[in-house]
Formats: sequence, structure tokens, C-alpha cells
Amino acid sequence: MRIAFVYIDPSYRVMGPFHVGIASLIAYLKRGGHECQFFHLMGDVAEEEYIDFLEKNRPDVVAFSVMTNAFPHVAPLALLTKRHSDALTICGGVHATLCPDEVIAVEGIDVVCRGEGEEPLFDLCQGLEEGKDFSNIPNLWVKRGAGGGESEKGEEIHKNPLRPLIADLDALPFLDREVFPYKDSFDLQFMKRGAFMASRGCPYNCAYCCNHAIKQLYGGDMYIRFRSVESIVEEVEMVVRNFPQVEYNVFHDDLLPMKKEWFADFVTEYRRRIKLPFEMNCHPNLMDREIAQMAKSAGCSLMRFGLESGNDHIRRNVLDRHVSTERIINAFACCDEAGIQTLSYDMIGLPFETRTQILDTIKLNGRVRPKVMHVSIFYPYPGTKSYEICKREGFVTDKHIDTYYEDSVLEQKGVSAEQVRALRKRFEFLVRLYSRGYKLPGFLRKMAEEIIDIGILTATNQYILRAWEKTPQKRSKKAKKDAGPVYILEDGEVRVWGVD
Ligand code: B12
Ligand code: SF4
Repeated sequence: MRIAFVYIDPSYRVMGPFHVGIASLIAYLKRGGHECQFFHLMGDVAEEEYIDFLEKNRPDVVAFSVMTNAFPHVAPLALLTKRHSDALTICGGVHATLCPDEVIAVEGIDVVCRGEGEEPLFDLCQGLEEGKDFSNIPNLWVKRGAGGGESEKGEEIHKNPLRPLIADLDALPFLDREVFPYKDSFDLQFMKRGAFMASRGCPYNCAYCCNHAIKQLYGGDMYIRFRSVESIVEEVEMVVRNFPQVEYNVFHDDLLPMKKEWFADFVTEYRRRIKLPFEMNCHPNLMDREIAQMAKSAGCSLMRFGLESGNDHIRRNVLDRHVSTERIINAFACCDEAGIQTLSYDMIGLPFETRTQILDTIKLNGRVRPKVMHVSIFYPYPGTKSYEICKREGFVTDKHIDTYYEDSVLEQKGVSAEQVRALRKRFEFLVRLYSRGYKLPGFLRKMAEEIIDIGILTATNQYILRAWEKTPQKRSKKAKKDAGPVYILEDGEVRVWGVD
């Protein structure tokens, strides 16, 4: 079978990032003897180019992978696929997993895959090759006409249950980096890094993240799985060998030190065999001096933490993140002490948030002073608890955004979209401002904080902002046309930052 993977990536223009899920699916199918093709659709959908791809490659199956923000682009592509080829279409990924009804309703989509896709997609390809009815493959929702079942109705849907999660991740082949051309990716070309994943799953249940929803779908058992240290380090060795441009590695795992013993073995082996720095994600609750020292000893150069909100109430009651402010401060301090740079993931425009609470996030960053701040505007992903809350409260508008750097899709009393945009734009500057104030002694510190508070709250007053937004602005030379997660090179540093 010839399977064409279509990765819709509207937020990148020239070089798209590597995608662990798609690379894993390709590797699995290739190992099973199937031929895979890859189409990376960046920026605006270029119909001609897509039709050309279909006509040249003549795939038997077109496989779309979608996150929520890319989903609106699927329908036109599915229709084009049906018009210009005989391929069966299947759609998978986190949005298909959590919103299968919406995805299967798309005209031109024959099959939806929920959850991990390696085995179901392989079974589908085998079924097609052998001319068998594939309507009863676990994890797949199949439109009856497409699956070869006896019904003539065409639109009736087989909703098959989920199979268990893959227990042994070592049984999967290493990620494909050929059909999915790693050499042309944003990761290698721009960041000069190797991208990896050693585990699947996360023990936490933050309300805005997909993990709690997927965990619930699978019933929670065996949700967290790790590859063996040997397997992941071998893959890193191979990638470093094959792509000499790699200057450091990044582990995309939700939280790499989830299992302390595994992490201890990992750092020992990594230090011994890989002589390159690496970046990883950690939860403030999992960080202590020992973890920081272990990470440092193996060459960890950047530790990324979800700080998300600097306001205790929002963090606990809105985000379901049960971590105290002290713990967050301590986590950053452990890394500072070990000589590891830090990154904070921050969200603003959260449900029920006020400007004062956004200032708490800015201030906490001012206290912990991460090297990099990754600031996004809250987006309610369907299927999550946060989405349900926003829906219930009537906050969700029908605004479409391609990335969560652009704008707020919520309409709520506490803070407006204009205010969120304005605060996001100046987030880093304000962090620096507060941070300077915190260096002052005693009562001056408190006074400086209060003066900055008043200044920001006045400047982001709704009336002032509206008037400002209506005034024609001169574009700064540095501002780029594209919206999206642009990595700006400034003073020789790579900084994760969106554009105006
Ligand atoms: C690493 C990561 C990134 C990396 C790399 C991208 C990647 N996917 O590899 C980077 C930093 C680039 C990134 C960017 C973004 N990310 Co991200 N990312 C993740 C993260 C932490 C891990 C993804 C991963 O590798 N999972 C492991 C693999 C094995 O799972 P998988 O990708 O889901 O794929 C499996 C199944 O879904 C299925 N499957 C997937 N596609 C298909 C297709 C077919 C045909 C089939 C049959 C099956 C199938 O099979 C795969 C193998 O089992 C997840 C959180 C998470 N834990 O999943 C967030 C996550 C996927 N990201 C998210 C978001 C929002 C984004 C951005 C849109 C943010 C933005 N800029 O606005 C961008 C999108 C950029 C883009 N190019 O697509 C959200 C998506 C939520 C949603 N409902 O859409 C997630 C779920 C985090 C969250 N908030 O909960 N991300
Ligand atoms: S800790 Fe991170 S990955 Fe885990 S549930 Fe929370 S947001 Fe998701």
C-alpha cells in the first residue's frame, strides 16, 4: 500500500517542525512493508501543489494528522483528495481522538483514528491490501460505505472500541527521519537540534491539557510508559551520527523525570555516550536539588517548566495545577543553583482571569527570571475540562486562530481580547521592569511594584487600548508579517517569541 501522510501546519511558513507522532506512524508502516509518502503543508493551502502531489504519487491512503487549530483546513483537502484521487482518507491525531464525531462528519473523510495510531493504521493498510472488510478494526471509526461492509447507506458509522495502549514502547521502530525529511525540518535547519521522545503519558491532570481527557478515554491504566534507556540513547546516538549539524537535543516528553530511577539511569548513559547538551520538560513538583544536579551532570542546558499562571487561585481552581508558588520558585532556584538555564511556559487570558491576575504571572516571572519565556494566549481545546467550563460560561466565540500566540478566542468579563493581546506583546518587557523593582531594598521594592501595577492597569484600560488600536501604527522594522511561533534571533540568542 502507498500511504501519503499530510501534515497541516498553518503556523509555519518555510520550515515546519518535526512531528513525533507522524514519524512514528511512518516508521511502523515502513517496517510492515508499506510505502510511505509525506506532504508538509505549511502556511496557506496551495491547492495546485496538493493536487500535483496526489497525481504524481497516486496514494492508496491519504492520512491526515490534525491538532485542533489545523482542523478547519482538513475539509477542503479531504474533498480535493476525493476529487483528484481514488485514495481512502483517514484522519488521526489529538483532535480526532477527542472530537471524533466532528471529524467523521467531514465530507471526504472515510475513517477516523482515535488514540495511538500505529497498530490500527497498519491493520487498515493490511485489510485494504488483502481486500478484507476493515470496518471492525479497534480504534477506527469507519463510514460504512468506505469500510466495505454490507450496508449501502454510506454514511452509517462503525464506531469501534479502543485497543489497549502500546505497553512496550521499545517494540516500536525508531522515528522515521527520511520520508519525514528531518534534514529539511525547522528542528535541524534552524534549531540545529535532534528531537526525541522517550515516554508517553503524564501523571497530572491539568484542565487545559489533552492528557486527562485521553487518560479518561483509555481508563487510566498503563497510561505512562517509558522506552528503555538503552533504546532512547541508541536512537540519539544514531541521529547525532546521521545528522552532524545537530548541536543539542530536545526531549519532547511531557515530563522526562517522571520516574526518578529511570531518569538516574538515563542521565548516566546519556553522559557516557552523548557528548551534547540537551533540553527537557519538568514539572515544578518534580524538581529538587538532586534532579537538577543529575540533569546538569548529563549536560542539561535548558529546563522547561510550566509556570502557566502566577496566581494561586487560578492555578489551582481554574487550571487544576496543584503546585504552590513556593514550589515554583524553588524549582527555578534549584536549576539556577545547578547552573541550568530555565524556560517558563506561561498562559494569559485564562478563563475568569483579570488583568491583576495576569500581572501575578508577569511578577512571578520577574521573581524567577527564566532565560526564555514562552507566552501563549489561552485556547480552550475541545475535549478538555477547560473547554467545558468555557462553553458552560458562554466564553467561547467562533473566532478562528491558527496558533495560540495570535489572539484570545474567549469573550469574558475579567479581561478583554485587546487587553490580553496588549499584555502578551509587552510581557517580557514588563517582566524585566518588575524584576528591576525587586532588586530594590525593603519598602522601595513594594512601592516600585505598586507604581508599576498602577501604570500597567492604566495603560491597559479598555478605552485607552481601543483608541490606541484605532490609531494607525508604524510597523517596527523587526516585526514580521507572519503570525505564529516565530523564533527570533536577537543579539545572537534564539528566543521563543511570537510576533506582533
Ligand atoms: C512535542 C509537542 C509539540 C512539538 C512538536 C510537534 C509534535 N507533535 O511532535 C512542537 C513544539 C512543534 C509543538 C507545537 C504545537 N503544539 Co504541541 N505538543 C507536543 C506534545 C508535548 C507531544 C506530542 C507528541 O509527540 N506526542 C507523542 C505522539 C506519539 O503522539 P501524537 O502526536 O498524538 O500521535 C499519535 C496519535 O495521536 C495518532 N496520530 C497522530 N496523527 C495521526 C494521523 C493518522 C492518520 C493516524 C491514523 C493516527 C494519528 O498516532 C500517533 C502515534 O501513536 C503534545 C502533548 C502530548 N502529550 O501529546 C503537545 C500538543 C500536541 N500540542 C498542542 C498544540 C496546541 C500545539 C500548537 C498548535 C501550539 C501553537 N503553536 O499554537 C503547535 C502546533 C505546531 C504544529 N506544527 O503542528 C496541543 C494540541 C491540542 C489540540 N487539541 O490540538 C497538545 C496536545 C498539548 C495540549 N495543549 O494538550 N508541539
Ligand atoms: S503537567 Fe503538563 S503535560 Fe502533564 S497534564 Fe499538566 S500540562 Fe499536561
